[in-house]
Amino acid sequence: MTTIKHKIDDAKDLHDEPFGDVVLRHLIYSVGKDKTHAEARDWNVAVSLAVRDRMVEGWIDTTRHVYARQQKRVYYLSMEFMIGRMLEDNLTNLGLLSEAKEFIASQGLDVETVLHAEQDAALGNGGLGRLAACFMDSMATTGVAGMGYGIRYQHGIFRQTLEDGWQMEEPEDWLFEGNSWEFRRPEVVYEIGFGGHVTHDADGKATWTPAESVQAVAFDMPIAGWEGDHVNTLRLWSARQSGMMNLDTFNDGDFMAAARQQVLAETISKVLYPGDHTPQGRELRLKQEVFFTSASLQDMLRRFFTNYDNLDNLGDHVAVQLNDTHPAIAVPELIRILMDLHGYTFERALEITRETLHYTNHTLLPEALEKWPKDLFEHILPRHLQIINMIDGHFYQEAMAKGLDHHIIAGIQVIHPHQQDWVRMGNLAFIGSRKVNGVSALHTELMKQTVFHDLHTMYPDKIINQTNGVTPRRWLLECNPGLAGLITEQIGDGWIDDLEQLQKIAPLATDAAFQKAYRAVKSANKQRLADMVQERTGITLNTDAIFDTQIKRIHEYKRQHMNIMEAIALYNAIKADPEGTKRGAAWQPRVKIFAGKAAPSYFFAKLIIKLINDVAAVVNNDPDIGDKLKVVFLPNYNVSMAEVLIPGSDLSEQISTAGFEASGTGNMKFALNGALTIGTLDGANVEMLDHVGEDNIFIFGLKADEVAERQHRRARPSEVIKNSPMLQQIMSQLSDGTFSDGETERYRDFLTNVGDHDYFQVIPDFQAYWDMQRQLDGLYQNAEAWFEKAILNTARMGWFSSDRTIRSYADQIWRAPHKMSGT
Ligand code: 7GP
Repeated sequence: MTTIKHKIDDAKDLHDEPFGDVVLRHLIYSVGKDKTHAEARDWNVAVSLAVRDRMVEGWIDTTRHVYARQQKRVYYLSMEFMIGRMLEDNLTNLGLLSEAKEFIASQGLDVETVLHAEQDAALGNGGLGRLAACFMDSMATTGVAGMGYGIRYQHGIFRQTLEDGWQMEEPEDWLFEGNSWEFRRPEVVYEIGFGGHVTHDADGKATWTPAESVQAVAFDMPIAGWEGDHVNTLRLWSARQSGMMNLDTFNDGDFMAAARQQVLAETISKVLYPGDHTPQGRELRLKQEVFFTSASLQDMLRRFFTNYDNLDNLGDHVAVQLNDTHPAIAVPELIRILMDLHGYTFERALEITRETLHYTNHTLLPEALEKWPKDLFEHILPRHLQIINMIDGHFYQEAMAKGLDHHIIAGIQVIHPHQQDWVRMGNLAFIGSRKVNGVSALHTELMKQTVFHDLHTMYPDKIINQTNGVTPRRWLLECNPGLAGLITEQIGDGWIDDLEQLQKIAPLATDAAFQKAYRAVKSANKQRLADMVQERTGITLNTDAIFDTQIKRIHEYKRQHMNIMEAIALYNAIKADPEGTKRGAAWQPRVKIFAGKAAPSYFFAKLIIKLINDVAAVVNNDPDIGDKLKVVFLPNYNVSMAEVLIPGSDLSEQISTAGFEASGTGNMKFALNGALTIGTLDGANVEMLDHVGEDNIFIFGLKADEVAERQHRRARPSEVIKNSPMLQQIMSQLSDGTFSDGETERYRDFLTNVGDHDYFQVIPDFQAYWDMQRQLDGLYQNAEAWFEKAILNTARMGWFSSDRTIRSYADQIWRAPHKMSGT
């Protein structure tokens, strides 16, 4: 790899200074400590600042280039960025990792300790936020002039602890020790208004006078792509009081009143909402959305006007991607700016908006489609509500012209004309965007058939699929250096930014020497995982067991409860036949690993966590079971933990109720790292099956249409239970206190949920799931067959690189150049 040398005149000597010297200089002059007193965190900061220096060169260079070429810009608006740690990522992309490691070691320090003395930036809930982080990496790698916009939450996703097996939430405080990567931009400040009233002058021109306003201040983080030559920006907004604190009030002794305004303003960027797939019917959440969307639009237009003098062709130069409906207020906000501040007619403003904005949908769950009470909306955003009414009026005409029935039109307008209580953000985002995309082939198809059926009929060319992907830098090169090294030895390092090259290792799947090396890597990764489990839970794992892992937010549709029920069934089977003599084969040892957070208000998800821990307590302490089965729940799942769990797992659980997981991205990370998948035909599993081949992925269960059909006719699970002794035993154990210290009430809600209505089809899928698990037990005992499949998974997952996804967005949605588009 070559390190790029940039031509920043005033910084020309930077590369001539050895990296270690730069670190030492930062330790002394930036951190203010000498070597003898520096702690791991101080070293981490010094190393980070040294890498940051190097990144700044590429950053300034990229900015100059984009300006000079007037390259089309892409703005990715996302309420969430689930970044994780940044140091190793930046060292890797800048080609400085080995140099840094050597230097840290030369100072007599433990390399891991220093590199990991950084809190995860966890400004997100789950998949949606992590996708945004992968996209930032891939936009920089593929040379898209992309900028991320989000909120600089002071507190990211809560820290999860367990108390007696129940989830507890504690505030997280990632900024307490400072953030080495950010640049505060006090000169980049925008006013964001709320409330107030609107007046119209004689010509009909509107003037909105907000009742209150807060300021959005920019904080920038450089995002370097692979090899560090292209560096984009992630700009996060922090809220502060508009105008200074009122000193008169303060001097009069009313300290609290003076401070109150400040606190209220700052509350907007104080904390991430921890809901996942749930609507947040809270005023503050709406304000957060408006806050970051409006600041981002103001900022991009300010930049636009440094090159152009009117907004007529905005969509030729700028593409905005709305990450779910959270920034959907961009639709009326952009129209407002165009009309009220730049004098465009409504029709023209809508056209320009529809040339510029694009919307990604991440879930079909109806309860997760955002809607706001109209009264609240009117109270906070009176002008935006007027504009939404104009959009609805215009839309009505459009729909009538296309021959739609007015009942149907009512159902898809932003505000239903006869049930005026809600402002429906999904409809708003759809109507105001040029393209609307789903995140896997199946999900996109279901969008057309279900939630957006009527809108799709009206605009048949709007919906487009963009299957998700993951960045191979973080999710192979960094998290699995053993496997990355092995691959590079065989095929060179071209795969790092051209992941389809992994196909070149396919012929080695049956090569004895390669298999041996691949297995050795997996064993070492399993040991690293086992060490982490030991350290965090005190549970000792047998690394010969199948490491069977399910990590993701806890949700009924993801069916962690089906997995733990299978663990109970396995426990019962082992108890009944400890040596496996009756079944005629010894038991294949297995470790069931779970991690994930539940939304604080989602009782059933919290009950699932409790059940996992209750089952663990019984199973792990039963002498009849020993090493044959262990159940582990690792608290406080985050990106850094995933980086250990994914390379160290043999089996990946992707068992959502078919039709409910929009895509999944964990599924891709596991398969890339050579874990086999047990899963349903859901989300991107469907496309993984196409790529890895049906012999190399373990698909079971109902298909999406079968699920929909059962749900439609409210099929009950009782028949299935009646015919299954295995399920009956589990159900009676959950009611007789076997796993709840004799307490018979604890799982009553669970039993009603699963035993009575079973909306997520755990019961009808259970037998097929169990059978597939036993088939995998058998396969694992044939190491050659297992690892042939594992290697083929790695070899065939290249298409799931987020570089491919981003190029596809750039070509098909943004119409924006990238390194391979030849522009
Ligand atoms: C997730 C989807 O559940 C997951 O299937 C997908 O891979 C991921 O987005 C990225 O597209 N959705 C969320 O995380 C989420 O919060 C609600 O969706 C808006």
